Amino acid sequence: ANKHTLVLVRHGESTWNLENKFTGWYDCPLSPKGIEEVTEAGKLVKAAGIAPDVAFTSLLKRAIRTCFEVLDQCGRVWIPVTKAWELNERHYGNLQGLDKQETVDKYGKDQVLIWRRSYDIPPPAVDKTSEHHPSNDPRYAGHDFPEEFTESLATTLDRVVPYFEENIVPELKKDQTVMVAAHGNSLRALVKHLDNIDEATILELNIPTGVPLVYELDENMKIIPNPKGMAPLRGEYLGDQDAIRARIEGVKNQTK
Ligand code: DG2
Repeated sequence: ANKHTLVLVRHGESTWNLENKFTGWYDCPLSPKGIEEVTEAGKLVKAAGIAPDVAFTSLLKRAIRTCFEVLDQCGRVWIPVTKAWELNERHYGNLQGLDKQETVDKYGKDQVLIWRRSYDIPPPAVDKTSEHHPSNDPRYAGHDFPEEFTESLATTLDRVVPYFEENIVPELKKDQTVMVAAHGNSLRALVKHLDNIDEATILELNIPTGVPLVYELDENMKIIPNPKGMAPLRGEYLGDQDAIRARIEGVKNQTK
């Protein structure tokens, strides 16, 4: 085949999405509704005739569960799945665990929007005394993270895109159909790269939970724009387009 298929999916609604808390690297599970969303996502992938050969996900259970449920619907839980911290959500620094609306009440919606969506202004950092610092979590043993740790979209992109180029592109080149189950901001970083989205436009881009986003690439790894792509994305979201728009709006309105 000379066409390559890449499916991206943000995990379904998590318990902390439901409670409207900044999550980042906190390892909360999917909510019951999130499990329904990803089961539906799996049915859509299957109905589109897409059969992932390999999958990639983060070290966080909401994405891992999403990956599993989508593959289960496709009858393909047996494929190789690689888990990598580089696909984790953007670390939300000292905001992790805070209520998004209370944070708006305290700091104002403009400041919170900067923390959520500015390209390179990170939220306040955590230090090593915080339970949210990755040095206190055994799954990150072997990696050195700065004493004062937080991530902007820009620094998230600096680990997501090299990971993609080094680990995922080679699979696509081998004609493997690839699925990536990840997070709102790690996927914003990835699509910024894939769709050449500029820094101003990426501010406005919100990724819905539990919706497969399908890219076709040509033999030179160039995206074949899908006319059904929701600009600026050139891949296609599978499912009811109005319902997807409503879900995107819901993400945006978490801090209105
Ligand atoms: C959310 C994204 O990450 O939040 O970290 O709170 O995709 O893992 O649920 P996800 C979080 P926003 O940047 O949309 O506020």
